[in-house]
Amino acid sequence: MKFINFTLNAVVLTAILVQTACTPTNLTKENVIPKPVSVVSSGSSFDLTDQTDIYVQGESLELKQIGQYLANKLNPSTGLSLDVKTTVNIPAPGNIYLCIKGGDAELGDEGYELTITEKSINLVANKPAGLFHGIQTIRQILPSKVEMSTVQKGPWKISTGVIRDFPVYGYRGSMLDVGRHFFGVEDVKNLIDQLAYYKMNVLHLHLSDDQGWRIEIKSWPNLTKHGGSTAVGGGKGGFYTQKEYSEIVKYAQDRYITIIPEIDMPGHTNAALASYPELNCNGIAPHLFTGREVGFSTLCTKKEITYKFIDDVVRELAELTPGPYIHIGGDESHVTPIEDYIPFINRVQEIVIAHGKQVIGWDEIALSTLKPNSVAQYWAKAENGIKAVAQGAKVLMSPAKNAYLDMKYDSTSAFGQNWAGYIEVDKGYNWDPATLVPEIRKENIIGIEAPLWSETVDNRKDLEYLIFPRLPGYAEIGWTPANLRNWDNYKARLVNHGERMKAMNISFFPSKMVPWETNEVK
Ligand code: IFG
Repeated sequence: MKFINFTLNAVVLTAILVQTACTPTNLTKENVIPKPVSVVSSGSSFDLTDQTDIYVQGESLELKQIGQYLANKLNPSTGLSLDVKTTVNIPAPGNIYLCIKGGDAELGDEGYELTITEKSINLVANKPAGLFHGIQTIRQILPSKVEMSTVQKGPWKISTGVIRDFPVYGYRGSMLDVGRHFFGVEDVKNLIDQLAYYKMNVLHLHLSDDQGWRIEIKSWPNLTKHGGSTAVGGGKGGFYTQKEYSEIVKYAQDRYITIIPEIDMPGHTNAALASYPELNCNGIAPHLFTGREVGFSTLCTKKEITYKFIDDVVRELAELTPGPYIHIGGDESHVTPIEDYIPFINRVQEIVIAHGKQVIGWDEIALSTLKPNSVAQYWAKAENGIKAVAQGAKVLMSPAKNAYLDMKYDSTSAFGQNWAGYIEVDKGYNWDPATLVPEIRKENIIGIEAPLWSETVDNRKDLEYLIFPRLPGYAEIGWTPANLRNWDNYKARLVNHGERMKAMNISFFPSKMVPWETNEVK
């Protein structure tokens, strides 16, 4: 009898141990990136089961879409076939409930409050964008295997507690240069989903450069027909039809991401100049350019047709772009005399505003007279950012030395450049936009953007190698208060995201700065 008793106890004890071991019960130990503002654990866990459904409050199509986005992310790996249902009451226990409740000023438009008990998961926000950010957190507090695309073994348990969360900056983004090398709609959609996972809300598309014009402009068809036909290295170029561009805009919008289109001018314009001789001061169109040099081209700032051209381009682009900004570039105009550059940028700002949009430009535009809502994107010269502040303009922080995703990680990196230095994962994380340049203070900054220039990459795998694992760090810099951020804490969370990136088929640089091997698979 004694023996059987002992065995029974051992079995029960083991069951409890196993259950406890794989049952997450400490919400503060989860690996959410960006780090939430506040996490309180209540020490138990919620079970996602085949009885669980996602309830949204009321009949709103937008909330149903958000619920469906979550279901589409959870169902393939859990096999639980979560349905999305609407309700006007609190759902029965065992379900996920998404609800818009105004009046929580601290959460703003993008924040959320996630309350998890043993009986339910309640996600509340002032606006749908907040719910959308909250469902990324739900994904990240489930085991990493939830991101797999095939059914994985459960159980699917979530630690109980309350997460209150909201961003520091309203502009948290990345940029993809599709001018040097073209990336098709599917590659851009893939990047948009990755930005969404880390609560980023802007994708800046660098649509034109010396090597390529990548957006159809109906009134100037040769821009893509000729100017879109090649790329760095002379390979196949490409471009987005206006229909495809609108598809990208919608896909981004459904993920609470704003597309900001850039037409770089007056420099970085060889593709346009090669397409229309009349845009050149000498009336002669240059050859298409497939090299990597910069600063050798300029629109003819003296000719009226240049401003007709810009007006047509901005008009068509503004009609296709629901977001508030048009980016006018303005960088490296080394062959545009400054006395021509300044009035040119002044006039282009007028054109953009006439089409109902606000201007963003690289920091050199601060040499002109910035319109009240124009934004200078600091990339190289702090003094230009300071000039923008002096004019009362806002600054978007993209310091090349800290945030250029096309910089190599180190001397062994397979792709990328190193003119702004190497950016290992820790260097990309360890800086604060609000103190980097003392004269550019937090109140002058609209946010952060990590640009990816594509001179050295022409396919998704290589793109991801440069973007990851640095992007989550920029997302955290844009979202999480600086006093809550530190490299050791972030590094430990990033380890777990190695599993998540693998599960999402993201190819990332296995930086030696991150102890990937310490990940305990939950
Ligand atoms: N500077 C150029 C980009 C690109 C980049 C590569 C800006 C604003 C170097 N301009 O960055 O076109 O060539 O790192």
